[in-house]
Amino acid sequence: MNKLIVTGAILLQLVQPVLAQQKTDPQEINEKMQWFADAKLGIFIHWGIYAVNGIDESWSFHNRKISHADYMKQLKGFTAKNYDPQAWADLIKESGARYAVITTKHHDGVALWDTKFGKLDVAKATPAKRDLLTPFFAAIRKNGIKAGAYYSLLDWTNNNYPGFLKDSSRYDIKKDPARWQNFLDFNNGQMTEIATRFNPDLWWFDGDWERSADEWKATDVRKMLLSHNPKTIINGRLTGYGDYDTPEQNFPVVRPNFHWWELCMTINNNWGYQPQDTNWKTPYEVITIFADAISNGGNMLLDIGPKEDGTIPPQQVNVLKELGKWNKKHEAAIFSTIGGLPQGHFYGPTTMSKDSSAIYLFLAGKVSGQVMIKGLDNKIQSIKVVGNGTSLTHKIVGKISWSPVPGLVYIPVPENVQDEYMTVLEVKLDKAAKLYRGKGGLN
Ligand code: H79
Repeated sequence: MNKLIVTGAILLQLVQPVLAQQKTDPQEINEKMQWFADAKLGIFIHWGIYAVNGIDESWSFHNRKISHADYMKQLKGFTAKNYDPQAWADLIKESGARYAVITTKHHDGVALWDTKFGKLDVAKATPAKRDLLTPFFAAIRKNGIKAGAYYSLLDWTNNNYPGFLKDSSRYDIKKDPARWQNFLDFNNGQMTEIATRFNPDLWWFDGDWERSADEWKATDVRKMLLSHNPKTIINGRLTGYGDYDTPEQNFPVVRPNFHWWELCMTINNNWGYQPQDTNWKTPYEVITIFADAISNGGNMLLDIGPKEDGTIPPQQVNVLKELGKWNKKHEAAIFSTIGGLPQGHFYGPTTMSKDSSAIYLFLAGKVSGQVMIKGLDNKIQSIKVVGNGTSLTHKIVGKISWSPVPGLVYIPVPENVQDEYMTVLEVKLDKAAKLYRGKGGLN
């Protein structure tokens, strides 16, 4: 084989899982991660008492924008009175998402279920007066969607947790290890409740950065969660003892070199409901960001922030519905695909079928004229507009008979086949993609 030609299968092998502490058998972990790799889109839900005033979740008191006492007064205003978990699950289904992750407890320590550990939960301390998670997990699963639990390891309200306000500490855990152990027992108790009652398909930890893996006893936490459900997936924020990486609000430019990753992102500028924040991402922006994530082999976890009463603001509903329309039309190019061509072959996002014999080209904006693929050393069997079925022609340009360098593939895209957001083309190849990655000429 010419060393400058690589096949799709080889490209895949070059991607290394890098979450360093992973000791699981690679075959086993691949099987466990399969649904996540195929899922592509998740919906993140930040729901908590911070929606009452519409202020930053937990950070507002931590950063001294509001006193802790005033922050906690929001407990009295959290009603969940129009909460319709089935409507939430139906909207999430309509968005095309294959998984959903809900805040069971944020850094403020307010649990969304009736925990036996401590007094701070929505059943005991708010007018909502009930466990809000059981009906959520049930509705999500009824709709065939995987259900994940966000859980903040740190808890700035708990008196046995050292951190509280910015630049302050309650105590030094080295001087009082028993008090720290007390906190760990509390966390373990809550996590065991979540594991037993909701059996999450995925654990989304947050707030690990304040303590080390040793202090969190991260290996024990991992072991404990897997003993409840060996198939549960854990995000990387268990101080590295998770299964996948989680860039937050920051878009990778080069393809991340970890095997599984997920971009979590707000729908405006904030995680929770904040009425003054009207900086909504448009459906076009969300769709193009999503295409970019899956092109680079990742998922997107798109956040929504319901109001305290459980209603989802109409702008959020609109984005999820528009995204859902586009997902439905382009399903074949998105779900159960793998990351696409390495950069340089096509100026735009791409994905591939698992055997890499089909390449999907995502065309941002309105295209007028031709798009082009470089370095593709295959015969093209057909080109179709996804979700529309129109066949397109192509022309090979600049192929030199004696050279191993493939010609350029030019594809004219008529205006009348174009999607309102992002048109997708399916390029079917004779066999697995073979890519020329050289510098031109013979070397
Ligand atoms: O729940 C949402 C946010 O509230 C929470 N994660 C999402 C999903 C979150 N927000 N910020 N962060 C997590 C990370 C915060 C990082 C920082 Fe820092 C805190 C930057 C500066 C202070 C950690 C500590 C990094 C440097 C110091």
